[in-house]
Amino acid sequence: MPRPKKSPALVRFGVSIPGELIRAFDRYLDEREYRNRSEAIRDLIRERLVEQEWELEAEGREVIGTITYVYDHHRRELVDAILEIQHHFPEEVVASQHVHLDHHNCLEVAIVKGGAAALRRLADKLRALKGIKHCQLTMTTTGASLT
Ligand code: NI
Repeated sequence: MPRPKKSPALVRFGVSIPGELIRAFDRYLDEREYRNRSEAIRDLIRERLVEQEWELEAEGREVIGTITYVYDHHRRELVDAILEIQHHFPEEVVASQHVHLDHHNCLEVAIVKGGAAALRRLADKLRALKGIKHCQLTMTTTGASLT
């Protein structure tokens, strides 16, 4: 994506969003009494950037965490792809738990342990799979540095 050399104070850009997603987003705006979408999007971007700073802070440290993801189990190739990715991280994936949410959706929680960078790579690979509806990595320390 081309970037201007010097960013103007305010930038407008167009975004394509599935109807269902924007309707859910508008309900989110109503509940939080946002006056417009721009304000809410700015907040979400800031929130994510702060989270990313925390993640970078943890980089290189041994951390433990969970990766939670929801996906459509009718996509057989997706199930294979998830397993394939997990097998590339045998040291990191300690255990995983599978829950059949409803006729279409499965929820999985993987308990993961290792370097923060490796865990992020693993979560990023899962998130990037088509058909994964939601993927959230939560990291905490093992407490080793506190003893
Ligand atoms: Ni299932």
